[in-house]
Amino acid sequence: MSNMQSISMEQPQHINMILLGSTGAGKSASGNTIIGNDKTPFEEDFSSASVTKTFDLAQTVVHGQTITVFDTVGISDTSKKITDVQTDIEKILQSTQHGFDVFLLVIKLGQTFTEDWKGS
Ligand SMILES: Nc1nc2c(ncn2[C@@H]2O[C@H](COP(=O)(O)OP(=O)(O)OP(=O)(O)O)[C@@H](O)[C@H]2O)c(=O)[nH]1
Ligand SMILES: [Mg+2]
Repeated sequence: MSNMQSISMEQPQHINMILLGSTGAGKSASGNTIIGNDKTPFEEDFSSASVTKTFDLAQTVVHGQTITVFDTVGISDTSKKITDVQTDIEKILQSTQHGFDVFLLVIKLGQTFTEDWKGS
């Protein structure tokens, strides 16, 4: 058996992916692109308050692997305390038995890094 075959046999059948990033960074738009097939399960819009209020999830199947995409509330939502946002994200992380395989940090093109990114 070649190395390629043994790697592909070890691939999980199910991949959990979580999208993280600032409000309006494009998490939901990225999630819709990943789900593909002209589907747009995640609501996307530009707003200083999070469009995605807590979280949403959607699934797609690629080459026999089920990919579940979890879209989250923005980490710089102007209407929410950062500690509440952290709690929301922790709940999502603990909500699956399988855990998460992919953590995707979505950053808007041209966005500068500010003091916020150092955390408190
Ligand atoms: N032109 C362009 N617009 C984008 C892109 N990504 C996101 N947008 C637009 O930017 C706005 C915000 O995108 P969302 O995907 O709703 O952002 P979000 O990170 O989910 O925002 P919240 O749910 O509010 O945290 C929407 O109007 C999108 O259509 C991109 O790559 N190119
Ligand atoms: Mg969103």
